Amino acid sequence: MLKRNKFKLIFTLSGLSIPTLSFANDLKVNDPVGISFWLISIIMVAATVFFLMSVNSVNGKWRTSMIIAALVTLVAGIHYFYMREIWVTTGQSPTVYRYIDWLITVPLQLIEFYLILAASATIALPVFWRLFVFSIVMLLSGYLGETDFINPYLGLVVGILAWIAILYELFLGEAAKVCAEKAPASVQQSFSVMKWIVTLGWAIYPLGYIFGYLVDGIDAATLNFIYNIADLVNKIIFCLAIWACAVKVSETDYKSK
Ligand SMILES: *C/C=C(C)/C=C/C=C(C)/C=C/C1=C(C)CCCC1(C)C
Repeated sequence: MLKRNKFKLIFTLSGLSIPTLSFANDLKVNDPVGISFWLISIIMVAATVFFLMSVNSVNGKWRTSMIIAALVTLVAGIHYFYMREIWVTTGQSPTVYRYIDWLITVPLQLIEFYLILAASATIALPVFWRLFVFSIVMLLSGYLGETDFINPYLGLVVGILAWIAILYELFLGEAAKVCAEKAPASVQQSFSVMKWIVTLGWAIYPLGYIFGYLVDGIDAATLNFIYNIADLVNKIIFCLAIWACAVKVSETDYKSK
């Protein structure tokens, strides 16, 4: 009798626990976009832990860069959980969440250029502000264009101009000069990887704006799959480059002491 009740209890409890598990149940084996959302959520979480743990293995001046890297993957990871949920329940592009994610992570990523230079050389504060302000202008004009607050073509053009201003800073502007003249070799290497990610990897997003929104050239599934893979490179590889030079410079500093 007792045994039977126990069994019943377990059965009821497991029955109760099913609805709480349904959060993960709606992922379908034949939905590569949904799976990519999920996979990247987890990779972002793992990367966050990795970058946070690395804070203790780099020198003091490099800690801020590592913490910001962890914030980038943390913020992206949280957004990916929500974006996956929207995708699997509605089949629609989670555009608002993408933009909110970009609005937080893109300025943080651009600030990293300033931070890795500031950790090893003297660099003027306006470099920081230029990177920050241009990134906000780029994203805001894209958002206003995509939501029809302003002419979508105007949004695209202003956004691309702001992106070009960022590229100018990184290839020819003060940031580029400080990097070439004062930064150690490992920082120069990482800076180079990062600036090419901003050039080539980031080109995916305005292309997505054009072909996913302006001319309706590709469907939501393809667009989101491409965005997801792009984010993987543009956030994880980008932050790993920061981690690589932070660790390397910290090691040489340690040896020279
Ligand atoms: C992790 C997310 C990243 C690195 C997102 C980057 C987003 C952009 C570089 C967006 C750029 C855009 C333009 C250059 C023109 C206007 C439309 C945007 C906002 C898609």
